[in-house]
Amino acid sequence: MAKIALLHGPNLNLLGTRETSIYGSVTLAVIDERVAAAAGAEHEVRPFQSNHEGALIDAIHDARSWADGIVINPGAFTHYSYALRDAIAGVKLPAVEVHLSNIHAREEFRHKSVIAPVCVGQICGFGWRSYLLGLAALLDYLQDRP
Ligand code: CA2
Repeated sequence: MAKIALLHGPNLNLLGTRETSIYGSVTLAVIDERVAAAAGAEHEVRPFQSNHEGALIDAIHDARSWADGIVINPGAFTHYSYALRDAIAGVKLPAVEVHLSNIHAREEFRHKSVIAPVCVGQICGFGWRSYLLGLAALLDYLQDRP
């Protein structure tokens, strides 16, 4: 049984309503449901979305007390939030960074992630399925750990 914090950054609450050609038409609530379904009864997934950097940092700190790992889509914070990066590094929980879009195929400023270096790995470009791939990768990683 693994406990996973599923964290979503700024503007992801708007998913499915606008910019559907980039991010798809699936809402965040449906993504949360699909991740929970993929985790099954064996694992626990606790989703949290915030548009505020500090709230996400608090959620990462809080995860230290209950979670085995983190799946996070940091949204635009991916590209510049050293505070979020320090929080992930600080709690020492394995984290997987996920993105709906392929950030490396988009504008130059999205190519750089300041979060990826403190994560186990990064998955991007598979739409809402990036979250399922991220969960599977994290669960496998946790299982393989001594
Ligand atoms: O591709 C991703 O998952 C991103 O993390 C999404 C972020 C973007 O800043 C990153 O570069 C890549 C933006 C999320 C905004 O989501 C919206 C959804 C619907 C309408 C408007 C924004």
